[in-house]
Amino acid sequence: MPPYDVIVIGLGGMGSAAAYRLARRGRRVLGLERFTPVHTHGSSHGGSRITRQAYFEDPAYVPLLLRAHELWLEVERDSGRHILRLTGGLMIGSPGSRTVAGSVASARQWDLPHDLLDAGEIRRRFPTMRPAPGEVALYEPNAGLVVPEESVAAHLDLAARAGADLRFGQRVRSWSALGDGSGVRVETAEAVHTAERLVVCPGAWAPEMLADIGVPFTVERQVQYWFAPRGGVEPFRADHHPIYVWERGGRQCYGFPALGRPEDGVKVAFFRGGRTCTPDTIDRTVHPEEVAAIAEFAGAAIPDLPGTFLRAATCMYTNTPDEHFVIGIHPEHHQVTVACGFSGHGFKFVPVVGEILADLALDGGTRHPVALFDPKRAFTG
Ligand code: PYC
Repeated sequence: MPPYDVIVIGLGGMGSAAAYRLARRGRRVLGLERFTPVHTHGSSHGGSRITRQAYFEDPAYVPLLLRAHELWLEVERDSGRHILRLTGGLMIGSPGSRTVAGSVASARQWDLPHDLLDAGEIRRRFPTMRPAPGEVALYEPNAGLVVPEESVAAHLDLAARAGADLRFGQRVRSWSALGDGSGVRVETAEAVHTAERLVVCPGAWAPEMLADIGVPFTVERQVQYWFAPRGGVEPFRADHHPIYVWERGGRQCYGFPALGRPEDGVKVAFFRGGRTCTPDTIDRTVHPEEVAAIAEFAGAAIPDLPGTFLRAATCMYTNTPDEHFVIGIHPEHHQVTVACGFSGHGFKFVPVVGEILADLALDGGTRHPVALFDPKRAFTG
């Protein structure tokens, strides 16, 4: 019998949750991560990620969001860490925009609590915001943010407490499924490990780690920016300035309330539109023209926000052509489960993805609706 039931490659957002759910079900888990716990090299840092339920991308995500919400609360309780913060959320744009129309369709289909606001109501309720005449918003009270670093730390703590063997600084050189279907082999610089099952959560390393599943991933450089607003942060606290996604002229920007000390500022970013990169070639320098572009876009909508630029951080999205996730059993190896291609909107699903990965790896199926994420679907974009 191999020494482990399941090996999990990658202990970022998704992999840490998978390791926890597998260990909690009594399995012998080995987790391998190339960096330190809670690092800034991938896609699970920056202090905040949006969570929302009226999902413009597709109403099929909503049951997963409802389950993720329950699990965030459970993970917070069990770990003692504060991860989820509901601030309410605004999806703003023209009435026909994907951001607004898609969110409204999801909210109606799933009977989610929400208000529809015209430009005057947006200004009245959220004085930091300056919608143009004709812009509207869906407001939902159950939107907010999760703190990615706290999520990873919580899941790693819980996984270790449940008996998982978590190893860091372990670069995986290769993995293979044994030809007779009886197990898997994972080679790092230091050792060769074997197990019955493998779960691969490679983040931006998907193109190299999962080249054989044939998904045309694109890794995209993203920049998160923090500004000290003109007039100070107080008007930008969560009770006046919730999370938002704002669509204008075919672009989306998104942002958060002021979360910490005044000197921490307020975070805002473009959603997508970054340069293609790889984890080895990503430009970690943020250039003045990039700061100017977000300040101009965000400042047109939220005039006091881009007061003084404080700092920026780069991260990576791993996109699929249709921007839906890839979660499922490897097309050629039933003992291998994959989770990748989260296309910049995955973090809010972390705990439910962990649950799904444990289901797939141990039972070969899941009660959760995952058809949209089939690794074998046709990728048309
Ligand atoms: O993850 O929901 C999200 C999101 C929307 C815009 C940026 N991130």
